[in-house]
Amino acid sequence: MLTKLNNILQIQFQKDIDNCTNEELYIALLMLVKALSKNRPLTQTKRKLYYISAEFLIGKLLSNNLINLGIYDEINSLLQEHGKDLSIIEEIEPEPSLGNGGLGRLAACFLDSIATLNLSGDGIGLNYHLGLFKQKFINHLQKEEANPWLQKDNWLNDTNIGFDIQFKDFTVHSHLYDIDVIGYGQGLNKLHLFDLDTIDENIVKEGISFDLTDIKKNLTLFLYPDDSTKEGQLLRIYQQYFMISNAAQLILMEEKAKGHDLKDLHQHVCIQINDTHPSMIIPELIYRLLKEGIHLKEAVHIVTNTCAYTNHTILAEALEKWPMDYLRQVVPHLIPIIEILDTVAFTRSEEEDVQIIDKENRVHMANMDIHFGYSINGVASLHTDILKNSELNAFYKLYPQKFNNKTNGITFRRWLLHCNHELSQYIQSLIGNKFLQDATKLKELLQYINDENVLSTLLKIKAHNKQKLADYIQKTMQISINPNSIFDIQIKRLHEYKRQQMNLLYIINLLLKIRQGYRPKTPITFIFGAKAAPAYVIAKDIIHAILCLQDIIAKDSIVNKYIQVVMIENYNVSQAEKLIPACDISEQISLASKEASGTGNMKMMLNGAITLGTEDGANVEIHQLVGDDNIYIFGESSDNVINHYTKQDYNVKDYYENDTEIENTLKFLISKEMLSIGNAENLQRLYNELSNKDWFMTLLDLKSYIQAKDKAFHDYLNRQNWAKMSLTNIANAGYFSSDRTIAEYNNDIWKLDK
Ligand code: TH1
Repeated sequence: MLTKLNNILQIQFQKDIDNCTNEELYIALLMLVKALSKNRPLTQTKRKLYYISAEFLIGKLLSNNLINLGIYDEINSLLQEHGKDLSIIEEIEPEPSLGNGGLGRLAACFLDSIATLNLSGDGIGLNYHLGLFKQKFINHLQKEEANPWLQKDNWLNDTNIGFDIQFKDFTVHSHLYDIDVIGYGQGLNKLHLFDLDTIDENIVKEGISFDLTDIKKNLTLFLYPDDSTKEGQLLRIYQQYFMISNAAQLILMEEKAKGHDLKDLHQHVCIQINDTHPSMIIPELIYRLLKEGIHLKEAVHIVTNTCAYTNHTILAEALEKWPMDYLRQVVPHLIPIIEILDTVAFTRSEEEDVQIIDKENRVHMANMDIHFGYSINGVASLHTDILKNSELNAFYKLYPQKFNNKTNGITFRRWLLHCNHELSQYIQSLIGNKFLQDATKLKELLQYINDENVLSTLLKIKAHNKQKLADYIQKTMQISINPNSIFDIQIKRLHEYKRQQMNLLYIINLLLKIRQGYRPKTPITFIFGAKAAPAYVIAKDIIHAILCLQDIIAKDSIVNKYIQVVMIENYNVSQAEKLIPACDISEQISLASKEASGTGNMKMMLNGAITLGTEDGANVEIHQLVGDDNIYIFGESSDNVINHYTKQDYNVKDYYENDTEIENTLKFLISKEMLSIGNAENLQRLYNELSNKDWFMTLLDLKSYIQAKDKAFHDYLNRQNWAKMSLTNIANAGYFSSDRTIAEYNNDIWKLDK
């Protein structure tokens, strides 16, 4: 391997390993990985899957590719022998932030598992030039900056493939780039990212604003442009159509190249529609099959038996409904097809809930997917039950056999082997490495539940990871945190339903108690990481309040002995990899019924954190796996929450009007102290929202949250018992391997080797 590496360094930089820079080494390693993956044959199965997604939050790839190629340790020691440090070199790679959060990261974990299970399945998406915005904190406010990630040397392989994509007023010609998806030990697939050569990064002006109407220059410029305006929505439709028309043409091209008859498309191909962003693939494929001379009825039959849809949310605002007028302005040739599909759907049921085109002339993308796809799945058992029994009940009655659950998973290659070397090495020393193929083997750890040696080693590893995180925060943010404090961590997108504001209220409540003389037994560090959508006003107000509170506590010389708040700037995959191994308490506190699954909850469990959560999403399954004693569950059930919404009987005032403690906690948001640091506009708006409306029922669960959290902090003092809880969580995390999830997708939906 040294010879190979030196050869590359010689050719590229006329240097060898001893006198090259880390930057040069990074490029050489990238080229080495690319060369090695060329030696692997592409995975072949009888059928082929195409996973279409507007987001693939792949994160940095160097270390993961080295792990999956089986050469991480070799390269690591080789570099060490020459005085180099792989952990420093991997920092050089820019993070491709081609996703928002869980949905995009899930797609990336899935690609890893699909390749690892040696299933033939490619991803199809867009090559955004700028990833999700870079978050800066200025005057306690979130500011957005452009986030470029494409450098001269990168993971993309240029291809000479491109297609004509026809819009109403003009046609563009696409350009395909591929990234190799290297499975762990075996398997090689592709991530196909489509782009346009005419994109112009110079149209970005201050922050992340740009001319939304200049489609040829902006089409793949940004991930998810702000769609709070009509121009933003039209651009989204342009992006989506560009993505799926390219997908349709690529799929049909590959099928023809294999000599397959397009009438048999559904025998050879399976398309997974990741949320509704790629839903136009259905009318587009029908359109293209008609052009190939296939009759309408047959085309509809073929497409229906090719496409499967995954639902990731029940939040109304996230369920896409495109006005027919907008679609007509962008892709008029799809209109007659959508109208026919709407008519067919109407013959199956006249019920309003299942119509494709509604009374306001909007197309319900999910409804089209369910009528004209053969499978619909939710992403955790509770979520699928809610789809069946309430959200999509009318559809469930119509097509019970199409509904199925696929509880999400995470790739252990990134979320254990890569991000927590010490823990994964230690696990291997205890139970061998079979769990790397079959994650349920982690259960064998349970034999050590009373082994004091093992328990204290687990605590030691956690302490090391906390120290490493403290060093990182010191270096990057110049904030020093106490590595001996409890690390209570909430990292995820900022959304009212995820209830970062409830965590904030807990901290305020604790601050007030400390000022009245209460003394926590162990210091606590409350860590947040979250980006708010640029147009999401209240979410930004919540960030503002957290940052103000962070300051107030830091400056209070009594309180800061006991608690500290740190909000990590620009939370992304790379930072998640540092935070997760250091977590003691994993905050999963969404309003029950609202978080479809969550996947951060699984990552933290796998790394030995204890979950503090509501019975929501995959928390329900975590609870079942570890039992009551190894998790902190609080709050109203999803049934009760859904009932409150149906009856519209939640009145936030009931929860603070006769409770001065809660009232004072809430009022602190607009106290003189907060207003002296923060902005009245933001703080007052947040206070008004929470005290008048509280749409996501923060106060409903606040009391039981305080109780559960206090108990967790108290229990933390019993270090040995805490270590047992931690071990139990790690041992039961095997179920959440994305290898298991993908095996289920394959058995129930894709059937790629049959
Ligand atoms: C997330 C869900 O909120 C989360 O609960 C789930 O674990 C994850 O998907 C993976 O299944 C979603 N992200 C998005 C992003 C957009 C639209 C809908 C969803 S749902 C843009």
